[in-house]
Amino acid sequence: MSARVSKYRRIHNLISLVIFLFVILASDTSKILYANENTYNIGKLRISSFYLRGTIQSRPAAAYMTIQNSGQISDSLLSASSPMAGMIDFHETRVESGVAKMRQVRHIRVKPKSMTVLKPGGLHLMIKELKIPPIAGGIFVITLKFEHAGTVDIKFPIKTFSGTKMEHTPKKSTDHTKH
Ligand SMILES: [Cu+2]
Repeated sequence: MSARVSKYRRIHNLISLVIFLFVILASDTSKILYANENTYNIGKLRISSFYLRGTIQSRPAAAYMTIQNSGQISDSLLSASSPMAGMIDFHETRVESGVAKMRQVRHIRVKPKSMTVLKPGGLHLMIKELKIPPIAGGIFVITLKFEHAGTVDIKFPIKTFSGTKMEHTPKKSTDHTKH
């Protein structure tokens, strides 16, 4: 009797697996935006290695990512915005006569069949007018708008800024004694 039950259960599990696989394979992932822990796919673009580097108090923060374009045409990141910041610019760090300088760029281009890497010392998103200081271990949501691929909300994990401790200390009443 119990052998019969387990046989039924096995068949049931097998059918469930087949249905599950069918659903996975049948869904057209090329058009659906989906995300897992490491990547976001939107149109012909794949975004990976994304993170936001925290900063000191209210100083601007920087965000980085890798954008891969598997399409036949060039795409461009036109704008970025976040409910957590007043403004997000595109910057490029360049070393000029031994000094690292940042300059603003209008768009971030991703050529066909290639990838654009935003990384420390190069291209980055400069996040200004932070409404909340980014706390390491948290999430920072940024909406990216691409010329062709469209719009995508990315949850950037927040990392610490090279050893700078960012502690969430509650406001003390002594803060109000000075005016
Ligand atoms: Cu910058």
